[in-house]
Amino acid sequence: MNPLPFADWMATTQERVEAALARFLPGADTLPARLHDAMRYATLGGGKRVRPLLAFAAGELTGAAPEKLEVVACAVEMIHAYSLVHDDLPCMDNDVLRRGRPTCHVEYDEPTALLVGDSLQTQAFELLAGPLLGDPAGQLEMVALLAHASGSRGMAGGQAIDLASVGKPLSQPELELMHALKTGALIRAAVLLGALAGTPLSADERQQLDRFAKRAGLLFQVVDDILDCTASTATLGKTAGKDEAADKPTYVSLLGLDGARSYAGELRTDALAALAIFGERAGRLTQLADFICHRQF
Ligand code: GRG
Repeated sequence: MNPLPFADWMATTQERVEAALARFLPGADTLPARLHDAMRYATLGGGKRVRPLLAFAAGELTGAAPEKLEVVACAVEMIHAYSLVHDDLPCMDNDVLRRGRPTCHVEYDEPTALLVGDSLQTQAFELLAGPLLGDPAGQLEMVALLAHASGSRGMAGGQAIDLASVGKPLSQPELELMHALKTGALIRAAVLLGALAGTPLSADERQQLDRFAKRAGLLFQVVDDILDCTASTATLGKTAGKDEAADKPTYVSLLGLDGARSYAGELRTDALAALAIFGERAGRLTQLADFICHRQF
């Protein structure tokens, strides 16, 4: 069984990821220093680290070494940090607050923020493809998986649908597709990469883990939509109420608050059912699904 209480495991893993990110990112005095300082500003010292936590929890299913999990978790978090920096730019969501601090383009400037996103993205692949994992064939699979999840058929594609959907009512399947790409693809990649860092799963296990990962990604977004209209800016560390103000379709606008809450409950149940095949090995993933469902920020 998992010896540490969930809150302690989460705090320890978050600290481990923070330290690894600080090591894997170029130092703030490496030239060009302003760009590297901004990359560290955008990545370090904030965020829930949900994707790294998922990678570590999935790694427990396959006995993955923590040193390998650090690498895959940090690669995914770098992609996530890049997406937040670009998402906050004036040409996208145009926001000034992220993780309780000024957004990257406000703290530095727009061209720097653009380059921070570009550089974090390529840094993620450099890390994943580098010497630390020591398994070239496995690394190639990981690079392909993360690239697909981040690109036009994943996160960036979901963002494109999001931008095109402002002011338009979407059906639930259309909303689902947008979020499966924009938010879900990277969450799915975090889970699968964590598992890939250990011994291979059977085809059945991999299928069930994929089912869990997809449900968890959608659950994360449904809860995000709920929090956007129920939590304060101070609690979220980012501007609350933006979806409604921007006339964006959300699970709350589609299903109402109660409907969105009950849909979140259904997704949690289905996510947990997918973990049955793993028994006690899935203890952390179970706890994380609960955390994602009940989080307050
Ligand atoms: C410009 C080429 C180009 C690509 C842009 C911006 C972008 C690609 C994608 C945006 C994807 C995006 C921002 C999705 C939002 C997902 C989401 C709910 C983010 C918040 O995640 P949390 O709550 O944040 O995990 P923390 O701060 O805790 O890490």
